[in-house]
Amino acid sequence: MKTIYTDDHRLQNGKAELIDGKLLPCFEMPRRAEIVIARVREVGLGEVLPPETFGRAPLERVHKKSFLDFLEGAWAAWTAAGRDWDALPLVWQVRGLRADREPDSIDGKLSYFSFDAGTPITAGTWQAASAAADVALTGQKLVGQGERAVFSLCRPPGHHAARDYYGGYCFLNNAAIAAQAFRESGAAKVATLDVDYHHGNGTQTIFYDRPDVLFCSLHGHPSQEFPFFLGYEDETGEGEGAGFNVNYPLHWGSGWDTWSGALDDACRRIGAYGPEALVVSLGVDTFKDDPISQFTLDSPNYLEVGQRIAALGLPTLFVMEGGYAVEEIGVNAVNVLMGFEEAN
Ligand code: FKS
Ligand code: ZN
Repeated sequence: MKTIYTDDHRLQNGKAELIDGKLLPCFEMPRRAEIVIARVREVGLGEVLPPETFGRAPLERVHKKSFLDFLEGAWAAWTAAGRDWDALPLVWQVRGLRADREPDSIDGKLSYFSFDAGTPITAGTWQAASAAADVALTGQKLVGQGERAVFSLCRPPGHHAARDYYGGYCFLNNAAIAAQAFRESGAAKVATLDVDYHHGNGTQTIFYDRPDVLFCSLHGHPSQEFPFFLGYEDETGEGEGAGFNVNYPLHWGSGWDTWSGALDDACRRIGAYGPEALVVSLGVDTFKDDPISQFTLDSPNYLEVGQRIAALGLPTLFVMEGGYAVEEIGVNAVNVLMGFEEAN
């Protein structure tokens, strides 16, 4: 299996996130991708290729133009305001507050276009995030050209980013951008399978009213876990998209038996849908020693995850998402890919 990777991810290197009531060093750090690419090379998974550059057009198919303009210019506006630290938002437009006015000031815009205070914008954020989207798009192109599967080693991750907001360490929704690109290159139906520990609220909302992209997600129950306000079982899609959104919220402490049961059901749904391509949001923060998560999967389980995904027999793009047990993230993520290859 080929891997798409660029060092540009290092340009996203935030100082701190708000967690446990403190500003702590970012869990989402460059070392995560360094460990994964080292493991890809160590096991000889396959060729490692740099991304092509696709520009803004494929991003605009998924994200709102004003949001992309904001992301692209946020750091310049922040430094122009005299700030000398990461850019973080301060306040959010909750119930009853107005969503129809985009503020002019950078503080207002950061708040308007974000949904948490865990996602610092830095000098290199736009460059890193757009490179990650290119990593996803390059993988999509290769799968479209006939590769059975490709690993897009995206960083920063993407599945929490929606049409017009960022957060949860995500700026551009790499998986959604790739799924949309599959649609535009001729696939009539595309499935997305999100196995990250956290609900992929961004991917869900982007495709929520569409029947042409199925979204299935296994994740920490929103009554307990970030992002809290989406990911329940009764979210099944709306309008023409009714029936094409499938959530498996699982409670803290869930282990392989519970989790793999949900995976089997998701795979059954994907098989019944009959897509021409599959995009996997691959997070390995379901791991037992993950510092911010509460499931108990162990490293060998990830081999079996890959095997079960391979059994669908679909052209598959793996897109890297979360995983914060940094020393183990390489083994765990690449185990999924090796399990997939072995089952092939
Ligand atoms: C824990 C608070 C956690 C933010 C969690 C973000 C998770 C990001 C992710 C992604 F794949 F996007 F990277 N705050 N008590 O793992 O879903
Ligand atoms: Zn996650």
